[in-house]
Amino acid sequence: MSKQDGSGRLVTTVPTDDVSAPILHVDMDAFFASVELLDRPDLRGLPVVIGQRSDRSVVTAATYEARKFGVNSAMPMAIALRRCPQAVVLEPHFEKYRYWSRRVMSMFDDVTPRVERLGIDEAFLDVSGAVRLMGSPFAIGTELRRRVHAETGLRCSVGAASTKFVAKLASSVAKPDGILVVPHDQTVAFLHPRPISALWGVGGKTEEVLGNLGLRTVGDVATASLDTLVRAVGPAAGAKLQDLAWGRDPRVVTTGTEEKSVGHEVTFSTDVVDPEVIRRELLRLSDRVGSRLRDAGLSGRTVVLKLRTSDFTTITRSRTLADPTDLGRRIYDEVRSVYEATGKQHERIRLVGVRVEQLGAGGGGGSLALWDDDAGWREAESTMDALRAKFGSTMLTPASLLGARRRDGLSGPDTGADARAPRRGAPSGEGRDAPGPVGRGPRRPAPRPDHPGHGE
Ligand code: TTP
Ligand code: MG
Ligand code: MG
Repeated sequence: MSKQDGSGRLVTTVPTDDVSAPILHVDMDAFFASVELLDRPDLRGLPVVIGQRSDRSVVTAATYEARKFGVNSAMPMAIALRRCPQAVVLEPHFEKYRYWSRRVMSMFDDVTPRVERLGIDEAFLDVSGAVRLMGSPFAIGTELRRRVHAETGLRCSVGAASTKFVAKLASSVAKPDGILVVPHDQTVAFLHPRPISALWGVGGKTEEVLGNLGLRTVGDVATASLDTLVRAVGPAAGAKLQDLAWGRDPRVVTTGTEEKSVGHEVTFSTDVVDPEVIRRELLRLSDRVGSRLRDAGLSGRTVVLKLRTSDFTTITRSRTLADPTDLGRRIYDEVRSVYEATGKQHERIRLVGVRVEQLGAGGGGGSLALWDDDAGWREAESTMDALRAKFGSTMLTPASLLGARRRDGLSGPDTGADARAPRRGAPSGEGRDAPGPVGRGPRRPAPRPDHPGHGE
């Protein structure tokens, strides 16, 4: 993807009546940071970073002024402060972000009922039915941007295209504070000069594999022989990649009112202060959630960590993946990084939970999955599923848990069912959870049976 500092910015400035680009992708600019600046107007124009000022924490969000120094979300705070020592670091306030998210999402709902929320700060809108009353996609996007700013003080960027993939790419190119319309007949010209990382789902290793074949741009992928792509990345992914490179993306905007979640959580019989124990529990819970997802043929896009400290304060933190997953390993990678970002490694923890939301068809080949970088893990975890089915769930555990079980005295299969509860309207804020059962047992922390997440 681009550098995300606005350096390759491209926007539509001349009004266009084009109606061949009715799918809008709207994404708030530097969302968490911009919300913080609503209360700190004195910091406008300065490099501001959201996160904890600790060596182990990561950057949650950064203003565009900070990004010019090479600071980005998910970067270790230590590196960010090395690159930009003058950055102002502000602590996050998730309740505020949820509040402003609801405010802007309700403005999206005023445009069309066809809104697909993608995370806390972005959504797809299919405005094809709104065009007659409200004007072209350009006019609708421009008015929406004006209204969001007038009523919240926050800025957003809009991409308009004939497919979701191109609309999302267009909004990222229009950032910050812009709108870019890519009419259907200009899709290929827009896509082909871009680096292959612009293809949804291509990053890291995949980029390297394709790069080694001399493929640098989306156009290179479009014109490569399908055989070459298939040899490099497998048949399903090869064909998908080439489709995307030609702007072919059959996914429609879905309203997702039937959202559900799958989760597991555990209450320790004695509070845990060792972050290594927490990490191992997160791995175990992630593994369980992945296994449940695969059993149900589902995969999910948002990974949620829940922590409850000894004083019964409960926090939930989520992260949205580019592509849905049903793999314990992938869930763990995210949840672990979210955990590191909480800065709560030295607090007394009584409960941890892992949940996956925004569920859709699973198997990594679901309608949303464009790419499977995880073929190796998938194979390993599917093998574990089969063996578990045959021998029971106590038989198989990720290797890094085995030593832990011996050391901590953790044992026994999970008895809890997974949580599948409607997501909307359920409380998810800090400190809102009812206290769970407490037990004073062995000196070593032993998990109680998992509880369902009860839709929070
Ligand atoms: P993004 O929309 O990816 O980023 P952004 O809004 O900060 O910046 P922009 O869209 O202009 O590029 O994410 C929305 C918010 O989600 C972001 O402000 C902070 C949060 N977030 C995380 O907590 N962890 C992450 O890894 C990312 C990427 C974002
Ligand atoms: Mg954003
Ligand atoms: Mg976003």
